Amino acid sequence: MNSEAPKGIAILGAGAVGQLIAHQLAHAGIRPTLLGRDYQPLTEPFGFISLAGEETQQCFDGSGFQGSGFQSSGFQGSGPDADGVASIRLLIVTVKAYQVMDALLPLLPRLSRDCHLLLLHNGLGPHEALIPHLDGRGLTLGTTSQGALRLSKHQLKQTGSGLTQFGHCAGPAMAPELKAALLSAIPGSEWVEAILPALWQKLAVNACINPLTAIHGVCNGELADNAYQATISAVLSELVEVAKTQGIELQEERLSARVYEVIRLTAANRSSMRQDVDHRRKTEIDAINGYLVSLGNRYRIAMPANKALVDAIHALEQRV
Ligand code: KPL
Repeated sequence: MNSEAPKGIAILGAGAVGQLIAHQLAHAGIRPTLLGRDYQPLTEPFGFISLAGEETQQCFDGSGFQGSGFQSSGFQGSGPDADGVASIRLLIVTVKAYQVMDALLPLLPRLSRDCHLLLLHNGLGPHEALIPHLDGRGLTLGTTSQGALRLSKHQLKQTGSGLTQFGHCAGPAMAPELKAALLSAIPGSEWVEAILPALWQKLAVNACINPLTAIHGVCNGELADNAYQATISAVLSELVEVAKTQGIELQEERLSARVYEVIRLTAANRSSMRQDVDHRRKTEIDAINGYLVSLGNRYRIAMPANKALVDAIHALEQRV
């Protein structure tokens, strides 16, 4: 490990995004710890196929954390910080939006007061529930459009490059060396002063593409067909109205241009929600269109187009 590389970076959530960020940090000489469901470091090797087709294997068991609580031999110990959780300085949370609070509530009391949290998931909402529990810790939010596919549990293939944005949300700011480490390790990443407008733009993309591709069983590119235009336009105009209640001013034409650009750039993709529906997994609909509908209910703004998509996805989730 690069002796200048910051220590104490852990990732909670070993799905596609968590593994991708772990590989990108490791390639930059930073050895993150990838935590499993039981908050223990995952010790098995993880394979990665880069965009250039290069294959590598990495262990994310924190063995780069010499001198900290994260030592291979210390995982099963019985001391107060036997598993090294208290030595985490940056916890990158890459679980799905609906898992954030369940995953973090038991862990928060064990994290140091100096530990900074970074949430990286599709959709919006979990940060609002988390902020009252931070207890003086800092919170950064992020979004990524990098594409990655899990070929198996421990084998990831990067399928597309894309923009990754981070920005401060609450409490103390992220330490400059941690920020610099993230930005240098993740290709196409940037720090933005106002993260919420950036997250709303990503929400607009996901609110159109994800449910429509899942309901109609199509790849992203097929949404360029005129048949979907009226729904996309109605979803966006409701989103622009409800965003105003949060002090977020968006322009519908710009959002629409962005949605169609993503449809074109990711034409061959099966959206994450389509994959969830195909594999009969719970989807992120409640943090995407469902978040918009809940704001609409709170502020008495009619959201029929988004509500219809939420209902259709819930019906698909109910299939046995
Ligand atoms: O973020 C995505 C997703 O599938 O969740 C898009 C941008 C729609 C790419 O598929």
